[in-house]
Amino acid sequence: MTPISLWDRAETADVHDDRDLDLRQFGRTPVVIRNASVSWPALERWSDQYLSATIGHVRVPALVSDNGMFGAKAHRSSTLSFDEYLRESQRSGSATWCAQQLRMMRDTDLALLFDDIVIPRCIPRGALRAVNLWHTNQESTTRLHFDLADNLLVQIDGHKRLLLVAPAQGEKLYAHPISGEVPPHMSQLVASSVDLERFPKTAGASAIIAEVQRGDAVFIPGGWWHEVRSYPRCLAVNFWWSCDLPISLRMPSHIHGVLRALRRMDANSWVTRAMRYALEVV
Ligand SMILES: O=C(O)CCC(=O)C(=O)O
Repeated sequence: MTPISLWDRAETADVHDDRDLDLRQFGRTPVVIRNASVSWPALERWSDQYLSATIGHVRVPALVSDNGMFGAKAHRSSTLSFDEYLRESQRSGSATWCAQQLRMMRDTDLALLFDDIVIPRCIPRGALRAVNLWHTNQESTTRLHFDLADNLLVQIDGHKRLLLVAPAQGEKLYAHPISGEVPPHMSQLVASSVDLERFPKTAGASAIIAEVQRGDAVFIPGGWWHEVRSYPRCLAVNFWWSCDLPISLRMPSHIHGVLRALRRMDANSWVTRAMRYALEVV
């Protein structure tokens, strides 16, 4: 097993006032921003006790994994209150618990945490699509994937190490097929340990490394593949906003969504058969 070869560290920028953050200067390349959340009350406030008092009642998807891997079905999931999730995750010694991608938009109870964060002014007006909370109780890895949105991932507690691969290298990362269960924006690889006999094209891939500590952020342009390792207790917030991406990146996810919907319909109806035929997956 061989790790994807590492080229370089991501560029680093420093901001003294997070309201000055302007991402346009970095183009479409990932960048680590030091002190990106210095004015966020969350940095001081978000202990597990505070989260329990504020959002303990909110029901969340709690994920559990025996090997610390999340994504591509490498975990089990159940819905618990955030308090139950915290209790279970503190109690369990071996398994890794994760509450990933908890939507914090204003119409959910998690919006109670909005007073503790600052929405960066550099996100274009009207383009914000999601604000998410990410919590994990011990070392964990979110598997290699890309998103169809620009992303600012802000670290509140703990440390993350991201492996980032440019969209142009997507061919070398073996996305899941569009007709399968796992969406095609997920890779079949674990970037730190690639079986090059099974995935020979990955030998030609190279990644950028980004390390973020408490208070830092990383900008991940839409379409960039990323595998994220978090240690130890980790807490982060990310913002996704719309961006222009080539149709070649968007289309596989759209087709996958249509095929999933078709699988839930009557397989023998003429509509289902015609659509599957049109999508060339009969
Ligand atoms: O923090 C993580 O584990 C994953 C974050 C991620 O994949 C994202 O922000 O898109």
